[in-house]
Amino acid sequence: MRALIIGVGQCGTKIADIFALVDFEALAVNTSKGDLSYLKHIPQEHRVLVGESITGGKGVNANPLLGREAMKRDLPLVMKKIGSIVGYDDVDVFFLTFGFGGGTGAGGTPVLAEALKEEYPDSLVVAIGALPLREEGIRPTINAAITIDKLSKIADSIIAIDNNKLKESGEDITRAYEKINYTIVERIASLLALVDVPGEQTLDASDLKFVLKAFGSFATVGYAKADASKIRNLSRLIMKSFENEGLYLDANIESALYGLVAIHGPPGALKASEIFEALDYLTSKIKGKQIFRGFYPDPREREVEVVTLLSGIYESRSIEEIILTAKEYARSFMEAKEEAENRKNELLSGLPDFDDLYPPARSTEDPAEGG
Ligand SMILES: Nc1nc2c(ncn2[C@@H]2O[C@H](COP(=O)(O)OP(=O)(O)OP(=O)(O)O)[C@@H](O)[C@H]2O)c(=O)[nH]1
Ligand SMILES: [Mg+2]
Repeated sequence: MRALIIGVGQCGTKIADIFALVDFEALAVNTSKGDLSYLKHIPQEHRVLVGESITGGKGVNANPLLGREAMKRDLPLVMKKIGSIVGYDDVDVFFLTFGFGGGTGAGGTPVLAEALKEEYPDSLVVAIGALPLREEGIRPTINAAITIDKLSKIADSIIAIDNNKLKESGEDITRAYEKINYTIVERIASLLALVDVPGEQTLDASDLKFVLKAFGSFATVGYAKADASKIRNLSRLIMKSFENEGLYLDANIESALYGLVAIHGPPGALKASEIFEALDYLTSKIKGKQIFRGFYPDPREREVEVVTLLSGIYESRSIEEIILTAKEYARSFMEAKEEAENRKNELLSGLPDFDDLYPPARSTEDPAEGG
């Protein structure tokens, strides 16, 4: 299973940088030279500055039109760099990480996603994007809504992380961002690490690709961990991995089409009856009724770890709130604009032209007349 992580914009490159820390192949793309230079783990030659001719390397200040233009102009550069990293081996999944609310990530990611789909038709393109905080105001919400719409027509799945969920922890925002970024990487990395591990009841790349190839719908990754000696019923721990607070997205999991559950821990703790109890319950609960599972008994392990991926999700309160707010704003903005336009036209109508009020000017171009 080969995954290539591509971060776009500041949020996206920060997340990609953590993936690089845990040894994933990662690329950083940004319009801001400064933000690219702050990365710690992605090698210099895997950092690409785009749109320098329009932004001077200073970012696009949350303007997704500029972000899109920047990516379009330097797309050949970005694709060439990706080609050099990919080489002759196939990539199973391109994970694109970004913030939905800014300009570079929101504007540029759909452009890149489309180019990847065209160039690598057998690889999946999965977007991993952070949804803006309500407090950030209307612009990030609009950027997010329009980008969701675009990506839903291009990407195979959209793993959305709701930043609003973090605030509930009461930490300051920088710490909270850092925490969520690490959490995202931890979950995706645990999942990818378990795919392709040899064994009988394990998951392989084709299972993961099947689950993620979900028509541009939403996906979310849950997680639960506990000391094996303290687990009274494993079924409860598995269910916990699906609970809302674990997923950073307000979603109706019953609307999911597919699920994938990976359970890793000491052999004695992985009781089949308890695992199947949870998986049966889950299968009956989700709409698509398809759950893939992998068991990873590991004698060296003392903890039981459960990673769950749910995909094909079409109902999410986090997403709905953003779309409805953006639509409502766009409607009232257009109304206000039309009203202002009408008022302006009304006010200005009935004005004469200069010719009605001034005597015709003598032409200065005809020297004969002046003479
Ligand atoms: N989870 C998470 N979200 C972040 C982080 N940094 C920014 N965001 C969110 O991402 C959005 C801003 O995106 P950025 O990545 O800063 O913007 P950008 O893509 O670099 O675009 P410009 O700065 O406009 O050029 C906001 O809605 C933030 O809430 C981060 O480290 N983690
Ligand atoms: Mg930026």
